Amino acid sequence: MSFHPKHAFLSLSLLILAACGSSGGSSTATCTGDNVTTACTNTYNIRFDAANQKTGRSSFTLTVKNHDGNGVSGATVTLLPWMRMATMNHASVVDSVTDNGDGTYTCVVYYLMSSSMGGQSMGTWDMGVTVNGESATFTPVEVGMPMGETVKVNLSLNSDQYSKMGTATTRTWSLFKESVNANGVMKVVVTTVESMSNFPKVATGATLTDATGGSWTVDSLVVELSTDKATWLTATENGDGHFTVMGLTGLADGVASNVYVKLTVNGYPYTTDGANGNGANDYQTFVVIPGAMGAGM
Ligand SMILES: [Cu+2]
Repeated sequence: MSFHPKHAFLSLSLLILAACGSSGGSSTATCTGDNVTTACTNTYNIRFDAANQKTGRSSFTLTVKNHDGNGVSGATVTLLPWMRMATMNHASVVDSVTDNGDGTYTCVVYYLMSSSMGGQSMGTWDMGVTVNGESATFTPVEVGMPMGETVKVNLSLNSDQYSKMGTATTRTWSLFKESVNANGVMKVVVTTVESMSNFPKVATGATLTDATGGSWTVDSLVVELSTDKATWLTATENGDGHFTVMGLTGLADGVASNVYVKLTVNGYPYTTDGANGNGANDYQTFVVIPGAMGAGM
């Protein structure tokens, strides 16, 4: 893969050095970075506080200072979670970056997979960060597995394909749990894949690219949830791939429950196996524990 944050960092740094020469900015300032929790760019000192990253929804804080130690608010901050695996590299889903106004930024991402499974390493996660166009990469980022809950389910339809490194491949749509509570409110985020470096959230009206490079529009996107597979509640779309259902029954704090989910795109039910919906394959199952640690806000 040619698209790697380290490459962007190196080339951008060289450009900036070339543009500024040796007299640029803050010659007396110090910045030391280990590229694990701290990193230096030409202008910024960035701290990455990322305890408890897990598959699914995870948040962390970036602290951005100038080399003179003053916090930098109002910066344009972008993220590129990046997993390096034995046979391929891939990005993940970025949800939000919130400027707290004091030089800290609260970031929410959804990791597609954990760093290891059953003691076996699956690869190494990096977190690429740009601040006002200056890049840093934090690595490794340990991404754990959530215990006892399902944080992501996949649905697909074999007629909906994309070009995976040149090969027509059925597109996986991943629905992530954002939050759930015992009052019957559950939020999910709908995401899909456009390429190994692009896992977008999907809202109604989004444009996606098919396996031949043609574009098509998501004219309708329906998410339905149920706790009994009899009553299906249609989620309210909140924009940017976020959906909310209220009124789920039978959920209790600390108790594992099944929440079933259906996804219908442009009128077609998406399924567990990509085949046409047949009543048995057209929903997925989240195991949720309302109120559980790490369940999100
Ligand atoms: Cu991976």
